[in-house]
Amino acid sequence: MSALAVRTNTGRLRLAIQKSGRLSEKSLSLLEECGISFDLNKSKLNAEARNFPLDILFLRDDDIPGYVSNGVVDAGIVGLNVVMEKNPSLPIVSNLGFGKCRLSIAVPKDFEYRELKDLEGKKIATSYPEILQAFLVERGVSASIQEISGSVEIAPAIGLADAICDLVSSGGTLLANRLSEVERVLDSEAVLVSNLNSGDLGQKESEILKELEFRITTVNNSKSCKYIVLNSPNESLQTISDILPGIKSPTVVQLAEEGWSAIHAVVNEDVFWDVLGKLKEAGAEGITVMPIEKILV
Ligand code: PRT
Ligand code: ZN
Repeated sequence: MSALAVRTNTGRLRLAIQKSGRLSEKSLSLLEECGISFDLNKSKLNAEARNFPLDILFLRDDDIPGYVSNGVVDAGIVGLNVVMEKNPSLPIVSNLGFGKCRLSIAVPKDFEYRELKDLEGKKIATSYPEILQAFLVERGVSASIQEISGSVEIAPAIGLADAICDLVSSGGTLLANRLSEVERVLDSEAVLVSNLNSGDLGQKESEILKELEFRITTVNNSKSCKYIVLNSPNESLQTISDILPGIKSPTVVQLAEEGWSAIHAVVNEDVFWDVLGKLKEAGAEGITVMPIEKILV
């Protein structure tokens, strides 16, 4: 009997992740950062977490939405692009912040592209026919979709299509194939999905999923924040405190040197460089920035 054939309620959450590919390592690292440890067996078909009620199944990414949807597994980590193509109604539990890319339409450099209507009646090669079809229908453009499973970027050069719709991250592949990105169809990243609405998920599994979601949110929030310590003249404390968007309010500690205090705060990395300039202007000194292991909110 196949390891995937029967779904039994074991009081453990069954989570599918990509067996080998761009999301595999980061999916495993995320679980480890959540404090979940496991031994990878040689066949790498599955793994049991030692200190958390979780069983991991390693699958091809294309199969994950289907297995989650029909209840063979309780949850999965997969690209949003795959979910939207295979099973768009599957509930997204959380965005995971890695595997970021976009699904875009690109045309050869010599194609005089002004707007989507320019693709009317043209042939577009893609591995994402469902997403592309929905995008074209919504915008009232009728084009012929040529589904191909790989090397989509070479389709225009070999005369198979006039344009392509494919995943882009750095843009290097498009550049190397003399293609220009002209329409962004979908922004994607790895997501945690679960068939929450099916009723398949038992009470125990739902609780484990909630705990996993909580740990993932905690890990990701911590990653985007830095702990900052700086010295401030007492007369600038209010100005500097106003600049620092701390969790509640910054901690202020009196220094031994008369007229000076140390301020401790947590700052979101996105705004960090903006804030740094403003802090210096306001008279802050000895600014020290440290990574944060975990923030519990
Ligand atoms: O074997 P299996 O079916 O499981 O894996 P796969 O080969 O189908 O998928 P894989 O491992 O290539 O990608 C898994 C997921 O990673 C995708 O579904 C996306 O969610 C995500 N991802 C992020 C990407 C990229 N970035 C990406 N750049 N997937 C593919 N690419 C490819 C793209 O198709 C193109 O060929 O990289 C090329 C473009 O990259 P740039 O950097 O040159 O723009
Ligand atoms: Zn795949």
